[in-house]
Amino acid sequence: MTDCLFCKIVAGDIPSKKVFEDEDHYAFWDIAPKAPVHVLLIPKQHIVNLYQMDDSHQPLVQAMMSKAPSIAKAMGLDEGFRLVLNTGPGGGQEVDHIHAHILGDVRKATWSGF
Ligand code: DGP
Repeated sequence: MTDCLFCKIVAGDIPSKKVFEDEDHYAFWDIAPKAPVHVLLIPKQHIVNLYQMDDSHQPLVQAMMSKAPSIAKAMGLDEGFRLVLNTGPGGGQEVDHIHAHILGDVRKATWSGF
């Protein structure tokens, strides 16, 4: 989608600090980390959020969930991590391209809003 910030990041039109990429997914540092590790994991395909998924999106979203632990491990989060999907304005979603926040070492987080 041409007007989407995260689609532009996937396309390389906006720079990002990549931590993971495969055929279907991309993960990069959040621009304003709320914890010592704060990475966003997204499908490359534009899906708005959990409310606006259809059946064809389910494999990509499920795969996103299953890739999160290995990305967290690769970031050194051996003790665990927090996974957050803000959905819609009432859920605090600001970027309308589905993304999972992977947060690590949350005991040192700067924001407790999650
Ligand atoms: P949410 O509120 O769940 O929609 O989270 C969107 C996140 O996206 C927020 O934590 C900040 C991050 N973000 C916004 N713009 C950019 C950007 O241009 N680059 C990166 N890396 N992250 C961004």
